[in-house]
Amino acid sequence: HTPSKVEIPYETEEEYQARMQWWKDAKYGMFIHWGLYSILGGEYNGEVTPKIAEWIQNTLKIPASEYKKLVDQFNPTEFDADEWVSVAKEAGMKYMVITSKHHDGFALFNSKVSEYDVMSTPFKRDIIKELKEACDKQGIKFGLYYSHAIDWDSPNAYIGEGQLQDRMNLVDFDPSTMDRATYLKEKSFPQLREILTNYGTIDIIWFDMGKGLDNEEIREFVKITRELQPNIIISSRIGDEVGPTSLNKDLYFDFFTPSDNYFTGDDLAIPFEMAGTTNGSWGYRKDDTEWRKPLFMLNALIASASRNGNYLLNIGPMANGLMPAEPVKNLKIAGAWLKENGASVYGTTPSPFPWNYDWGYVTEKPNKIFLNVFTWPKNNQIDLNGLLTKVDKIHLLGSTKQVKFKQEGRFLTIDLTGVERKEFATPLVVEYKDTKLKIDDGIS
Ligand code: H79
Repeated sequence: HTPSKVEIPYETEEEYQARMQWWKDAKYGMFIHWGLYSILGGEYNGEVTPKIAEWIQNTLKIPASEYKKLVDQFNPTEFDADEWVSVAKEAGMKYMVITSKHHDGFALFNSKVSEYDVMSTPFKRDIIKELKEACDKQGIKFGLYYSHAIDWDSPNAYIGEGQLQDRMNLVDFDPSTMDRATYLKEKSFPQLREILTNYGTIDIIWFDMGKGLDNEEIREFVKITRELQPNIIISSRIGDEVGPTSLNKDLYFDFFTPSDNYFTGDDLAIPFEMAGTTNGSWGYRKDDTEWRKPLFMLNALIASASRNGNYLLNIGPMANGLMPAEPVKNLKIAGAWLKENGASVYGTTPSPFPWNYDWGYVTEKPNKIFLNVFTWPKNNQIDLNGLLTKVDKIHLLGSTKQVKFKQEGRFLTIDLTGVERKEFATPLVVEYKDTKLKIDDGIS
């Protein structure tokens, strides 16, 4: 392949694995979309956007000069960083990723590079700084989303094929003068340096929508990122949304992000993260009443964990600084389940078994697997085929009471008659002496 002018620090497979360990153990994070669009809540001048609320400027073709006036209205007097972080904690989440700048171009942090930032609002408080401090205090890892390629406030920024007309409606400019390199040089690279310099350790950088950037530009983002935060974890959307087939030795990202709200069942060489919404939008929508239930959250989380994936679940706080009540309630209900049963999720790895049994999902730790039963089998029985490991005992997580089973040759039959069912999911622990479970490769 073509040699690159931008040198990225080299690391071994072991170094990569060590850097990723906390993230792989964590499984569950809180995504936060918050910005000027939160003031509109999906509605502008009486018109309701049919699409995701943080895209309202683009979808309703609000001129940048009009949209920018929202700066004068951004005053979330109820905002309390400790409170948000404690919601994440109570939900059982181990990390947080917040929009430091979304596609609209507005920075939630104190930026010297652009005046289009939180310090120009009546609020004048650095939200990123306050959240980082609260996360440190409460032991939650801290990541930043940064829209590095799209910026509706910068006439030079890339906007993607087919969106040129939208851009022309949004800002006054001549497309022939558009120059992405200038945007990158004047805003994106320097703001990236700001967020990776001014807040101590940043654990994750969540680049989004890097489609269209060329390889040298992507490598420049990686170079800046790795130089300033050597242990940071980088999302795959730094470039094209590359799937497993385009993975190569020259990895510039650390985990793969499938399409928004999509889980991936593919076999991946690197871990993935399912980024999803609690409703129909990332940014707050005042008309949205369809909130995901605790069962959905736990199902997505454990399905992901059983397939080498994390779950980054979004909440869109309101303009006053409070999170909408219903998703918070649902997150906490799921969190109560995790408090009791989290051993079957955190720190686990995928097992060699198929991930999509009709009763639920398998996760693994040394000397044991967890069978997370979401759908109780009608015949009260679970069959696992292909075991080459002798099972010692099976019990409910958190209980020493034995569950009956039979192991004959490679067939394990578990009898669930009379076994107590938990709300949402019942984790069974299958214990054995081998460190890693051995199975017949031929199983289906
Ligand atoms: O930050 C959230 C989204 O705003 C962002 N990624 C997540 C994490 C995102 N950026 N781009 N996209 C998602 C995909 C873009 C989809 C589009 Fe459309 C289809 C853009 C225009 C048509 C849907 C409809 C979004 C706006 C209108």
